[in-house]
This record gives sequence, structure tokens and C-alpha cells, in this order.
Amino acid sequence: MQTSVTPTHCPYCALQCGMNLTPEQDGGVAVVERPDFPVNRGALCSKGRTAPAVLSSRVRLTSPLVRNAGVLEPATWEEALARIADGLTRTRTEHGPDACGVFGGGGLTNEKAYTLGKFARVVLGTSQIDYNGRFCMSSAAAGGIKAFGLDRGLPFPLEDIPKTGCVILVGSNLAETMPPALRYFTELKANGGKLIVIDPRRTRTAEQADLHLAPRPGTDLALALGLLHLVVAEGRTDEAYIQERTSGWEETRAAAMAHWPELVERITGVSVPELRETVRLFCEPETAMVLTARGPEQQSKGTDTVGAWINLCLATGRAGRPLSGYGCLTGQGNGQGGREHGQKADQLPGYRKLDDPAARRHVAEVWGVDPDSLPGPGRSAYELLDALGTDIRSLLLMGSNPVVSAPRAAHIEERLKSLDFLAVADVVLSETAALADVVLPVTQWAEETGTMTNLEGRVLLRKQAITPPDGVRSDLDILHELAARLGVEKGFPKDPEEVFEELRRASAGGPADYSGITYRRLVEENGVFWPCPAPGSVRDAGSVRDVEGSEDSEDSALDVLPDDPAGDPADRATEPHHPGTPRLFLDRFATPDGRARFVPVTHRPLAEEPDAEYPVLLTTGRVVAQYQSGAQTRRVDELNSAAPGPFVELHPRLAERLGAEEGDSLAVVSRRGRATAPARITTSIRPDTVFMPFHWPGEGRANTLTNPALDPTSRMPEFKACAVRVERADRSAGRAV
Ligand SMILES: Nc1nc2c(c(=O)[nH]1)N[C@H]1C(S)=C(S)[C@@H](COP(=O)(O)OP(=O)(O)OC[C@H]3O[C@@H](n4cnc5c(=O)[nH]c(N)nc54)[C@H](O)[C@@H]3O)O[C@H]1N2
Ligand SMILES: Nc1nc2c(c(=O)[nH]1)N[C@H]1C(S)=C(S)[C@@H](COP(=O)(O)OP(=O)(O)OC[C@H]3O[C@@H](n4cnc5c(=O)[nH]c(N)nc54)[C@H](O)[C@@H]3O)O[C@H]1N2
Ligand code: SF4
Ligand SMILES: [Mo]
Repeated sequence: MQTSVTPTHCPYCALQCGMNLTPEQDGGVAVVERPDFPVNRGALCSKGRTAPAVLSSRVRLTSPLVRNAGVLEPATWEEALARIADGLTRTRTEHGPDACGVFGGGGLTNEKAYTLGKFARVVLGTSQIDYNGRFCMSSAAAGGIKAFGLDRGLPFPLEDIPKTGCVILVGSNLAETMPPALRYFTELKANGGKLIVIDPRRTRTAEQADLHLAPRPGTDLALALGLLHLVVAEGRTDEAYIQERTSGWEETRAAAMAHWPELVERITGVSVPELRETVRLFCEPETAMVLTARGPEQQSKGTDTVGAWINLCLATGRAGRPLSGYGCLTGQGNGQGGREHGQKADQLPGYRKLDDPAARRHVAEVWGVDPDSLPGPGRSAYELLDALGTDIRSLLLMGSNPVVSAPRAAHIEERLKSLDFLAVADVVLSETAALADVVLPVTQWAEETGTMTNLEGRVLLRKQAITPPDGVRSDLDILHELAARLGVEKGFPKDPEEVFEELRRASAGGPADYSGITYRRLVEENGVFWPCPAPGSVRDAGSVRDVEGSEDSEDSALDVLPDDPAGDPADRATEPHHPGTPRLFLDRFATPDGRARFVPVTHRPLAEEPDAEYPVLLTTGRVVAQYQSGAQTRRVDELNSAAPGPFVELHPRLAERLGAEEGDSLAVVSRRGRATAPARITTSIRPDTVFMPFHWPGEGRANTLTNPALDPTSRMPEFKACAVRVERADRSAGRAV
């Protein structure tokens, strides 16, 4: 046991709040405030504060489990690993490498995500790998790459927010999903800046806003086009900026002109005066930002919707300038890093593309394999899960609980059950792990070391603070052992720093270049923003030199770095010294010509519009005290008493039509299935919409209902809107609506 205070980071969301851990008598840890980390300055939400509860052995797995005669039973590591190697080998022999699937998670450290991607391509030789980040911010990533040539959630640090003139927050309930970040917006208002929140519900976040717009779910694209129409009509475009820094304006302008405010009012339910007021608040100050989260992104047109909001920023000169820009609030702990280093179906480390021959050569050289041996791009997350039991016969899953979190979850549950072989590595027996043939218990955040990249693109070191309990192993250890059993003895180290050193080389020259980052720097500098190239590393087009401008700017940046007084001089000479890149695009965008690209988009309806049979819209999301599928937070008493179970939020007018009262059990029925949960009646939601959080399995599982219609570019499912019917669960009283 270590005796001192360990500075580290929360195991949950993308804010990656800093916290100190101190050892307790019983071998556990206590969370203590860590004021020196700038993102949260000591503040934590209830989840972060109670995170050590999941470390305690009462709620976690401490032995591998294997299925014998249908029942999961404790087993030795030797037996469990041998069964997995056997299951995967058999599938590969009988059906070919692409019949082995791998599913990862945005909560995994960079080192794990990197190793998992390498394991799939090098050890299994499969193209079939993707991860839950596809369900998270993939539309924003696709939109960012289209317009700016690069995807980093926020192109500026959170500390810039209070200094801008106006922020439009589109479909983010950060008062519940990232509570310590609310401070940046209250400071914005205290400085005289304006906050506009766009959400079909009057959330705790919307309550803070100067202006709250409550559009019908799934209409953000039309809303953004309507605002752009008014910007043009009122002569508020920044013509000099459009000329100098963008391309493609004419086509976008024409599309916006077709979206008259009155038409947009009809589509969205947001009135013309509200649209005008939004444009006034956004355009009057010198600087302004648009930030999107899952509301507008988790739609079957999420990529175009993000494009429409970026277009608004570009037309008004509010991107790639100080204190102005478009950003996406990434969600999972390592939602950012997890999408950069190769667990995504189309990707190689450093945010390189798997179908780019130069990228394949570079990474293959680092991995010591033939570039031609690397498989091509595979299926996206939902498509991969949907192919289980047919094209994909065996699955290795790490860091996700799709039985609760995937769209059309009852179908995905069936797919998982139809596999020849399923192995799950988790800290608890999640609903997905409970279906597995082999379950491997893994170490948790405070018991292991690794890097995370937060929503600002700030790479952080999460440090081991305590010794893990007997019986658990790290994900890296597991991949090392499995690789060896599948015939690859080298290249899968258990030590995270060794993996990071390789990741640095693999990412060097790519868009997400980590080659200048070391564990030591992460400790000394409290995190480093990517891109951070090592001096002398060769860069691909679209990477840091393109992003940052001339070579001179990098050299001058090197000059201003302070010497490390404590460091060994010999070390210092070899230490990479790029300062990192807190702010992107200030000189040029990461496109070949350095200009941001307007994205031509037009409104289209939901994949499933309400009709006579399913007349109401269901939207889904989160509550403050539960995290994601709830696998971790449902095992913490304090969080469970704060948020004990699912509910259906509905407007009093809808409740009245149903004859339902507060707490009555309601059935919500969609074309995919039926879920039941108590009514929570509130005027804070639109009368045509009901809301369910998705944190629970069983009867109240929101994802029994959701529509897996996918965005054509990002392959994001339409979590945020599907057509449902609502009825009293007992059916004896009231009517269906
Ligand atoms: N407590 C808690 N915090 C979390 C998480 C958690 O599970 N629990 N998860 C983390 C992760 S991975 C993520 S991705 C983030 C997500 O963070 P957020 O995006 O803030 O979370 P959501 O609740 O999914 O969605 C935000 C809002 O979108 C609104 N919305 C629904 N439909 C629409 C629409 O069509 N348009 C618009 N404009 N808004 C709409 C919802 O009413 C909701 O208030 O949170 C992170 N933080
Ligand atoms: N209806 C609806 N559905 C949604 C959403 C929505 O808004 N509405 N949001 C979507 C979004 S944004 C997301 S991000 C997904 C998330 O949904 P999931 O992918 O299910 O996310 P988690 O519940 O965080 O699952 C992580 C699992 O990995 C385990 N775990 C944690 N850390 C580690 C680790 O280091 N190693 C290993 N091996 N396991 C670990 C946890 O115990 C847990 O079982 O849900 C999506 N689903
Ligand atoms: S806001 Fe996110 S990172 Fe911060 S304590 Fe809460 S869950 Fe953890
Ligand atoms: Mo997410």
C-alpha cells in the first residue's frame, strides 16, 4: 500500500476531474479535493465523490468465471484464458478471421484502446472491431473532419468559455452530465456573456440560460438553417472572413435561403421571434461559440446537423479565432483518446485512416508486420452487434455493456446469445457479462496507471493509488496473455508506460500526434494538449504543421518552454519539448488548403416520424446520479438512493389525456418493444415528447424502444427520437396516446 496522497482523475466522464486519493486503514482509498487541477479546481459530482465504492470487493468480480453446463462458475485464470484462446481459434479456423469480433469502449485508457486495436488487427487478423464511442460523439467527429479536416472535441480549453460573448449550447444537459463544468457558464454570465440552451426539455442546464429554445426532437438541423437564413437576411455574415478562411459558401447560402423562418417555426416549434433573438444574441458580441452534445448528434442526421451548426459559425466568422469556435462536448472518460488510437472500425493510431496506404505502412512498421497483413475497415458498432451469431461467431468485449446501452437492445441481447463464444472483461457482472462464456475480472482506475484524453484534448495521467485485490488482472495483462496463447509472443506489453512509448511512435506524424508527450511531462505539466509532436517527427498532410501553420511557429514555441530545473541534464537534452496545442485552427484549418469547408446540408425528417399508431416522440438521456448502462453506479448505495430507477417524464397535458397521475406505471411502446416505468409529470417537457433515462436494464430499459436507424456517415443510431405510444401499464384505466 502506498502511504502518500496520489493525484489522479475520476473514472467516469470526459471532464476527467482531478482528485486526490488517500489510503484508508482497510486498504481502500478516500477521495480528497485536488484544487490544483484547472478543469474542475477541486469540484466533483456525486459520482466522482463516491467512485471508491466500486473498488470495494463486495460489488466487484475477483475471480474469472467460465460457463459450465449453462452456469457461470469461478475458474482459474489459466482455464479462463485457455477457453478464450480456444474459442477464438476455433472460430478463426472454421469461419475465417473476420468471424472474430472485438468491441471496445471509450472509458478504456489510451494504452488499452491502442492495444485492443492492435490485438484485433495483428493477433486475430480481423477487420471486425468497433466500440461504444460510435454511439457517443461519432457524428460530431464526422462533422468536424468534414468542415475543419480534424476532429478534436473542443478546439480550445474550457477556460476560454467565460471570456466569450455568447454560447449556444445545443442538446447538452451539462448541469447533470458534467456538473463541475457549469461553473464556466455561470462565469460567462457573470462576465456579461449570454447563454442560449437548445433542448426539448427545460433541464437544470436550460434553467441557467438567458434564452431557452425547446424544439421538437430531431429538428436541430432545420433550426440551425433557419438561424443561418436570418443571419444572411439581416446582413450579419462576416464576408471578409468567409473570403479569407472558408470555401463552399455559395451552395450553403442557397440552402439556408430555402429555410424561411416561418417554415423553420413549423418544423421545430421554435417561434420566429425566438429565432431572431437567438441571432441577435449570437451575432452582437465580438466573439461567440456553439457547443453541441448528444441531443443534436444522436440522430440519423447527426453529421449533417453538426455541419449546419458549424456553417452558422463559419458564416459569422466564429471559428479558428480566439474565444470563438465550434466544439463538441465529448462524453466518456476517454471518449476523445478512445477515438484516436485504433479501436474504431476504420482507424489506425494517431487518428490515421486504415484505408490510407501511407498510414498502413507507418503503423505496420511500428508493429513490425507487413502492411498488407493489416485488414481493411470493418463494420460500425450497431452493424457489428447486429451481425453477431451470423457473420461474426465469437466476440471479445472490453469496456461496454450493450445489453443496456445499444439501440433496439432486446434484439442485440438475442444476437449476443446466439454467438458461438462470448468473452467479456469487466469489473462487475454487467448484464452483458452475465451472457458470456468467460468473464474476466479486471483492475479499476485507482489500481492501475494509464493515460486519458479529456474533452478538451488534454492528455492526462491517471495514476495507480492502491494495490488491486487478489484475483484481478489489468486489461493489458489479459491482452498480453491472449496474444501469447494465440501465437504472438512479442508486442503486447503489460506495462502501460511501455505501451505509451509505442503509441507515441505509432501516432507520430498523424493528426492526433502524441509523440512529444511522456508520462513525466503529464505529471509535471498537469496534462498536455495534442497535437504534441516530438521535434523532428515527420508529419502527414493535415497533421500538426498544417494545423499550426509555419514551421517557425513550432520552433518559437519550443524556445518559450521553461527548462526543467529538477530534471537530469542528459534527460533534458532528449526530452521532447513541443508545448502541446491548447487552441487549434488559429492560423489555418487542417484541410489541404487551410480553409474551413462549408457543408451543404438540408433538413430531412426523422427516420421514424409519429403516426396514428405511435403518436408521441420518445427521447432519451441521462440523470446526474447514474452513469451510462449503470453497471458501476447502480452498485453505489448513495447514487441508487438518489436515482433508484427508470421513469417516464411527460407533460401534464399528455398525462391528463392518459388519465395518469404521478408515479403511475406507464407502458411506452415502440415498433421494437415495450418498456414500463413510473410517470414523472412535469411542465418542463414538450407535450408531444416523453423522456426516459437509459441507465437501467429490465422492464424499464429505454433501449428496448429506441430506433437503430443509422446516420449514413457516422453510423450513429437515432437514440434521441423515435415514435412511441404511451399507455397506462395496467390498461384498466385511461387511454393510450
Ligand atoms: N450523470 C451522467 N453524466 C454523464 C454520463 C452519464 O451517463 N451520466 N455520460 C457521459 C457521456 S458518455 C456522455 S456522451 C455525456 C452526454 O451528455 P449530454 O449530451 O448532456 O446528455 P444527454 O442527457 O444524453 O442529452 C442531453 C440533452 O439532449 C436533450 N435532447 C434530446 N433530444 C434532443 C434533440 O433532438 N435536440 C436537442 N437539441 N436536444 C435534445 C435531452 O433532453 C438532454 O437534456 O454525458 C457524460 N456524463
Ligand atoms: N437510449 C440511449 N442509449 C444510449 C445513449 C443515450 O443517450 N440514449 N448514449 C450512448 C452513449 S453516448 C454511450 S457513451 C453509451 C455507453 O454505454 P456503455 O458502452 O454500455 O457504457 P458503460 O455503461 O460505461 O459500460 C462500460 C462497461 O465497462 C466496464 N468498465 C469500466 N471500466 C473498464 C475498464 O477499464 N476495463 C474493462 N474491461 N471494463 C471496464 C463497466 O463496468 C461497464 O460494464 O451508451 C449509449 N446508449
Ligand atoms: S463531472 Fe465527470 S469527471 Fe467530474 S466527478 Fe463527475 S463524473 Fe467524474
Ligand atoms: Mo457517450
